[in-house]
Amino acid sequence: MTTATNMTGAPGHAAAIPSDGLAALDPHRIRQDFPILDQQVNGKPLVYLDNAATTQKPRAVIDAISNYYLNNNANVHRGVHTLSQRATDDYEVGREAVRRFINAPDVNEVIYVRGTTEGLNLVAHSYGRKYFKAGDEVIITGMEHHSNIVPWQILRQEIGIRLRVVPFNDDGELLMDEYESLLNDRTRLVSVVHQSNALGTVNPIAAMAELAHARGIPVLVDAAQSVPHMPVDVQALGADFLTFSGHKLYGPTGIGALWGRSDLLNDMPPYQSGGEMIRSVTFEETIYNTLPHKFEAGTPDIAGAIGLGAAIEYLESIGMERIAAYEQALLRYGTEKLGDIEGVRLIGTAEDKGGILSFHMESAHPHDIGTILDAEGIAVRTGHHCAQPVMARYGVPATVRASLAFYNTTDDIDALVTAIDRVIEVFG
Ligand code: C6P
Repeated sequence: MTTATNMTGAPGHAAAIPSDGLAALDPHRIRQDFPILDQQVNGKPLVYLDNAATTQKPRAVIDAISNYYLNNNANVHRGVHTLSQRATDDYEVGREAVRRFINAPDVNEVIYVRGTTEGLNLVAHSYGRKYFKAGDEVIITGMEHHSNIVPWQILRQEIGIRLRVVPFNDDGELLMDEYESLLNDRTRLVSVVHQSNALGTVNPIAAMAELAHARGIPVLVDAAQSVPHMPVDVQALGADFLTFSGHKLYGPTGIGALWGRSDLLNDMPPYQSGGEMIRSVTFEETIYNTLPHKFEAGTPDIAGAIGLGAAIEYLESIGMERIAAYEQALLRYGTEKLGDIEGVRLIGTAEDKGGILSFHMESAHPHDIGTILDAEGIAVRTGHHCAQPVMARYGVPATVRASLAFYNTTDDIDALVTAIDRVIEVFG
């Protein structure tokens, strides 16, 4: 289904990844798969560096979605007619692609959700409401996205749980001793971001899970920013739940996945209820459907799931290790270039880090910087990135965030540097 290009020109053939990461793939060939990138913005070639907010979509994804609407549109799991069967088959192909992509043991453990936010809420409201009681503790970190803070605060209000927060150092690395000392007999869940959207830090999930599991505590991983940029294996990580969004993974908006261990999911109550999640209904009693349907009430985002499957197939045809090697090299290049600019303070300098270049300048407000960059055709995100506690930790109201994808080039970084020079000309 996919038409991905790679260095070998042969999709699926994993040639050795060169030690110079920038040679791991040819971004110029990759860019041909992303029609949106070939345009001018404000009279300048578009430089899209807002990939942590959402990534662009390859033609393979756009084609898969339009093929569904052009040829196969029907509801899933509901009809014996041919279109419904085709739609159901393609929808389930997407689920199997997710399973394969994160190396989940069983496809029925993969639940389609709207995105990471819904995945986190599902666990909080289903698992949390069933198992947590007053005084129980949930451990998160100081670098969580709001979507991994607020659901637990709602449970704090409703049930009286305690939220414990693992701090991090100035580089943006978790203090593992503090984490270890927070784990105790009242801890019911560790819910942690894999890669921070504001700092880029990649957290040591496997080590954290090992410590949690030694006390029988399950671990929920927010993988919104990691699955698009590195190989992620739920079994190697030791995760018990893991969730991500399709739209950051070169797939469509409105779709994502929650994976969970089947023994945990089987014992959890439904999160939403209605059609599809039932086996039988009478006015006296409802018997719930099996996994994954128990958690997929109502008509799902069928086109989204098909698009997500196509995005995963596309990424597989290039190889996540190749993508990670390239993006790491691009990150090193960008870190060096931005580090050389006087007045630019990089926020997030962890040793283990993904392609996020978050920075602050005393001389100019991030929104003014963003406006000047936009005039140069450069798309970055400015603001608190839905991680206000991170901004508070560094004493800044907001940052400018350039976030990388494998279709970005060193030319994109150079354009960013030139535009920052322009900011310095204007604001000093
Ligand atoms: N971060 C960003 O610009 P949704 O909105 O459900 O697809 O993803 C929420 C989410 C959860 N966790 C992390 C680590 C995230 O980065 C995000 C989304 C975007 O950084 C939009 S705020």
